[in-house]
Amino acid sequence: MALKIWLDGKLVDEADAKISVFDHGLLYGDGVFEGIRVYNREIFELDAHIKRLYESAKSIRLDIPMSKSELISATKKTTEENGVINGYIRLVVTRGTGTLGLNPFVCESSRIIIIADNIQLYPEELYEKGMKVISATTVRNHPLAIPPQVKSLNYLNNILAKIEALDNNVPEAIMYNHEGYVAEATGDNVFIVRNGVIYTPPVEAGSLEGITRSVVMKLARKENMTVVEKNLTRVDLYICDEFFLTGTAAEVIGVVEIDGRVIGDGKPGPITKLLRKNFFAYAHGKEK
Ligand code: PXG
Repeated sequence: MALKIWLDGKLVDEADAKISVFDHGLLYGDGVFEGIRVYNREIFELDAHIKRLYESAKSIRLDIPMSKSELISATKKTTEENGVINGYIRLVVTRGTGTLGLNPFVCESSRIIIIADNIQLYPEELYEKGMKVISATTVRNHPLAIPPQVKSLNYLNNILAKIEALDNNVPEAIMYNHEGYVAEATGDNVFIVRNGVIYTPPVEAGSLEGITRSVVMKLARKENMTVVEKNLTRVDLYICDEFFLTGTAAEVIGVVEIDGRVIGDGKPGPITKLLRKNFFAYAHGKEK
């Protein structure tokens, strides 16, 4: 069924959802976005996603010509109009239509796009068996370049790492920062478990402040587990007992091999499985 897309203040048919070739989002990757899940018609952590979107926009001096509550209403309306029960929302704000030139201030008005659709999930088998990953040679963006904290439309850094993963026949790559510490995966945050303690890189290591990451940290602490934000090296990943990734698309997924080193007994570990189960319950409103 054709979708209704929110574009420039109203819902239009998918076939009519067209933007100018002079949009700076296209020409320069000049814009920000969010990917949000819908579970049982409920938009998951919508307030947190909206907050991050406005913060990303502020940091690149992009004005969002709508209040947060107006954007929340538009997101809900788009989701409902498309009858999305379990799915995925892509919220995009571009700098808008400009000219052939970097100057963002010639763009008339920023452009808001909301797409509510089904989601492409990893196969269930990958969750049961766990995934293999590699270390990317592509270094995560330096914080003085485009800071990884900003969820910008410029994903080339991550795409180059994703290509490395796919060239090696694995679905994900781990990215390291310019100092050699673990930053994140191409679209997910990294967690490991060692001697019963959960570790994740701090945001300043070059990761996005993932919303799934925050929820999982909260759920782990509810189970009386210790969660430590700490710089991790490649060796920390090689010798850990458990390894998992978190993100809007993947939720919680176990990693069982990195660069040919098997993690634990080669299957997703007990803490990974418990947190995946608790995340599912939380997302489906069975646990608050
Ligand atoms: N790091 C990066 C670079 C991301 O892009 C995450 C971590 C996890 O953050 P959240 O807030 O989602 O827990 C992301 C999120 C996609 C897709 O279509 C990617 C993301 C989210 C949704 C969909 O590949 N990335």
